[in-house]
Amino acid sequence: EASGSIGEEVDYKIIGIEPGAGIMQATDTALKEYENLADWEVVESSSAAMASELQKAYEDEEPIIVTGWTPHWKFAKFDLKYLEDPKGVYGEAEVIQTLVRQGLKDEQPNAYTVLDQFFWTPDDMAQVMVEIQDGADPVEAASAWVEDNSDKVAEWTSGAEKVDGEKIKLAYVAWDSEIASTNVVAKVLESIGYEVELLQLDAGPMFAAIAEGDADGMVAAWLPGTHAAYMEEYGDKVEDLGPNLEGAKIGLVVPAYMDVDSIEDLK
Ligand code: PBE
Repeated sequence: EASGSIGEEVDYKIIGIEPGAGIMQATDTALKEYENLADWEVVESSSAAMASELQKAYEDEEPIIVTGWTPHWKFAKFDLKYLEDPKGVYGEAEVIQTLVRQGLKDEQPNAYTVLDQFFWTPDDMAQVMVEIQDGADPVEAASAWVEDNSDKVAEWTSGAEKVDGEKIKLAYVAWDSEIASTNVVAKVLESIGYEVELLQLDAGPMFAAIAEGDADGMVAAWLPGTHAAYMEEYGDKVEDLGPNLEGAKIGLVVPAYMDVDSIEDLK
């Protein structure tokens, strides 16, 4: 067991995800704002690689610090905690919003209706995420959830008429939360007759695709903080359909067995 500081134990590294994610921008800010993090670095990685490093460390009860967010299956699988953020770099509670391209309402009113009415809870999303993490194919997991939750699905499709194979394109990033939500929305659109194409992109290109009309919609805008910079750039070229989930959060996350509670105490 190492007896050094937490910094020494983790080699002054925070395990990050894809560059372009809002949480990576926030973590760059944290390294500047917290003097005790001046000599730390955030390691670029991917959401999947971050989660598997976390799992490995957790199984060995080793120290690790990751960029983390809720909803995410990791909180169902491991006993974790957010580090307190007294400077408020990671913001308060977030919502996830649905954005569509301008013109969708007139051209694809039924898809628009579904996207506008799509709203679920962190718990709903977690069910799909945990299934996928346990090995289910995302399409299958989404399909099972849609079958088991016909009451919610009926609310989302209320007022939408069936269509005959019209095409619709949804953009998303391969974050576990968005793999779950995007596949569920795709299933629901398919259930009223759409032919849905999923377009996997990085965060910036996802916003650009909606702004430029290269994709019809997305359910992956974390606001007001995480994707503030992207909204500043693209917000007036998209139509914002409001929250599809409330109670999201981002921050630095560690296993509960680590003896640290605040970002300020990382030394
Ligand atoms: N996330 C998951 C994203 C938004 C969804 C928190 C990794 C981000 O940081 O941009």
